[in-house]
Amino acid sequence: MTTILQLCPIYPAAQARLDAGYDVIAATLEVIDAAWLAEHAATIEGVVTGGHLGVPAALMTALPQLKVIGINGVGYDKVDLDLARSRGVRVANTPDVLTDDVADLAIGLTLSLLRQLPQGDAHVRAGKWPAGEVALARKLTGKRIGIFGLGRIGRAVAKRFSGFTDVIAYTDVAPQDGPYTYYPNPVALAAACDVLVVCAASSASTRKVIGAEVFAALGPNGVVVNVARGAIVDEAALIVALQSGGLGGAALDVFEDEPRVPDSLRAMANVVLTPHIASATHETRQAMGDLMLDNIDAYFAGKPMPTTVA
Ligand code: 8YV
Repeated sequence: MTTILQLCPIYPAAQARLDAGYDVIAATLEVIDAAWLAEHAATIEGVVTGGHLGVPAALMTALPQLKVIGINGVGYDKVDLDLARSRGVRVANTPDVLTDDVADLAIGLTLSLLRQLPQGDAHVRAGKWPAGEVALARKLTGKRIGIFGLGRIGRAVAKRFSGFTDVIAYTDVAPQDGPYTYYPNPVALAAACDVLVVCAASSASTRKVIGAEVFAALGPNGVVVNVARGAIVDEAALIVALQSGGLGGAALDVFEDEPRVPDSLRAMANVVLTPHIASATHETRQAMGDLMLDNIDAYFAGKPMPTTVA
């Protein structure tokens, strides 16, 4: 049987399918050292990984028989596609099946932040309601929405926000056909919106582009929502802007150094924090697992792979 290295959990139904079809070696990146590689590297022909983990370049080059990488996620920023191509390694991701969930979470985070849902929940649970009401929150309907990255997920986010507002703008590499207003860069976009939603893919060109200038343009009543990748936002500058009151708030599902989240962010009242759960529903994780395995199975059956990026 073909040997697959599995770097992260996948949905139980997909796990059963993976286990039935392959010899699976499960390992975390932390345990893979020289001794581990000496024992296992020679047999591994495929890697199953998450979008947040990818496959480090050093690991890819340490697997001489590697032929295919199945990412259980849409993001491929943690896989060096040029290196994969140069080694003849095919790489597949799971686009489309998670778009709705990520867009839904963007709405949920925005509502949680503006309407202070976590604070309301904590107030009731702590038995504080009889003693007094919670502070007034902020309205979402009518706010100006800016979307950084109008790809599949950005468009799904825009569609959902169109139920709340008529003012939706975006920044992307070029203007696109459609009803939304284009701004050529994130600072111009931030100056024209109240809620900036980060939806772009992470790459060298988007690294830390949502930084101090963007936060200043958003201002004390503006907020940032990130459902893309932590690397796109300058987290240190974000903390400074939030602490100084220069930026009104942030709702974040992703962070620079996951799963570590800075203490200063965790201590702030004007942030909502979730642990990278944008695609984490039963329905979507099942669909992602199925699609990821459809790609791996297709590769080893010599058939066209459904969703490749390299
Ligand atoms: C998950 C993601 O972190 O799709 C992505 O790129 O980051 C997420 O869906 C992950 O890939 C789940 O394994």
